[in-house]
Amino acid sequence: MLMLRENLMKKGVGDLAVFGGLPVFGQPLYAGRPNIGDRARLLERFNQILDSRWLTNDGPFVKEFERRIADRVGVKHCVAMCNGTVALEIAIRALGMEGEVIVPSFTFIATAHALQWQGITPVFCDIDPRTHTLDPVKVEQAITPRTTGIIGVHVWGHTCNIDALAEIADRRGLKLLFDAAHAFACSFKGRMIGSFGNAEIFSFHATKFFNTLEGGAVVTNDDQLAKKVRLMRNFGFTGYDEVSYLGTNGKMNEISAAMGLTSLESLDEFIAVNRRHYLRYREELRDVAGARVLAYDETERCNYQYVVLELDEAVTRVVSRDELWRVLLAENVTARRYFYPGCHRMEPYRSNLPGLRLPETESLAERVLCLPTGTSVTESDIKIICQLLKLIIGNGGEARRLLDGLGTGIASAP
Ligand code: T4K
Repeated sequence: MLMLRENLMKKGVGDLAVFGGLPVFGQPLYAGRPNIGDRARLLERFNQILDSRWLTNDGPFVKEFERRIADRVGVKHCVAMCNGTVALEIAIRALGMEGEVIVPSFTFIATAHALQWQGITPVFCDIDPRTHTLDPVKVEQAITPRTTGIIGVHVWGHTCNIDALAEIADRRGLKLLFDAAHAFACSFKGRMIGSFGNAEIFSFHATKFFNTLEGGAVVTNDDQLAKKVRLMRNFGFTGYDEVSYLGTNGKMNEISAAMGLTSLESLDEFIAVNRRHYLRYREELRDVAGARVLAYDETERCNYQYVVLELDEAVTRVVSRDELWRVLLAENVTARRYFYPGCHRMEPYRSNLPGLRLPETESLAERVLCLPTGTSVTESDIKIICQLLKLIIGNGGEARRLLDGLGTGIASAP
């Protein structure tokens, strides 16, 4: 339970914890705190699993979970996986991607690593700053004779320009995979994410609004691809002692599937809470010049799981995003700088591609902060977080002077 120390409401910038005041929250308030469904139902399912002694290897809970996900998404096949990264690796391999594959750099490192891990070169492409997703014009420019595919990432659950990417992939004979790690329960033009491109992958990691502890899935309408993915997930076994493919171990276990089935029963409630929180942040920060909460498209289905604060230069030239982040951390607000600094500025890519510049990605990675949301956060927590933001941003000049007084180190990692 988070304890707000009410007597510590900040009256001025000088009261902030980073300058020696007491933190406004007694315990950390996390971006990425898991949502948990009906505990009694979950424990009932755990007991069923323990009683049956069927713990993994395509057990009944995994089968039911796959059916329910496929139904919800409106796709023929769902193959549940141990996590989203392995789902990506298997989908990439099953699609026969090789040589070069075009990906955004503004994504979690797993998207790039899933390629590099298999000896495929991720070709980092810049994004459209309005959507934070791949810019189709730049994708086209990045195609070479070695290109075999494109991986679009529906960042924050904001869908890629799917039509444009599909058109390019079709015309240029490329495979198209979507990393939909953030986009479970979202739609594009009214159709649920999960059935676009050759395949899509989900992550059901604990930090996702819908989780299976660890987990993920490959979803597709392609029968042959689904069959291949299923075999690859289980070492390539086609019979008791028959292996027909190179495979790995990507299986989801029964406990994760039980968590998933239970989470699914609360899915609409999780989304409703996320939406309420998102709207509250937007309302509270509506009049703050130079800071905006990235808008979701209300004509589509959204999961609202990331509340993304985007700062513009009017703010960052006075108090940088990293300074703001440190100020929040000191108050026990663990906002996250996703996806700083961009994959191309992390190893091994930074060393492999020393001259690569992606201006939109680099600029965005310096300007966004993901704020705490989900069922463990209350409306009053959000009000306080917004008061902090308004205090710092609204008194940028004074904050700047005090920050300068602290000397160097404020913007470095905690
Ligand atoms: N593609 C994309 C676009 C992705 O974003 C991801 C994963 C993937 C692919 C790969 O999917 P997986 O293989 O992960 O299924 C987190 C997640 O670990 C990662 O799943 C996620 N994206 C990424 C965006 O965020 P970190 O390094 O930020 O995790 P961590 O441990 O710092 O946790 C974040 C916050 O959540 C912490 O402040 C504390 C809180 N937390 C975390 C856990 C695990 C809790 O309160 N409870 C918990 O159990 O990567």
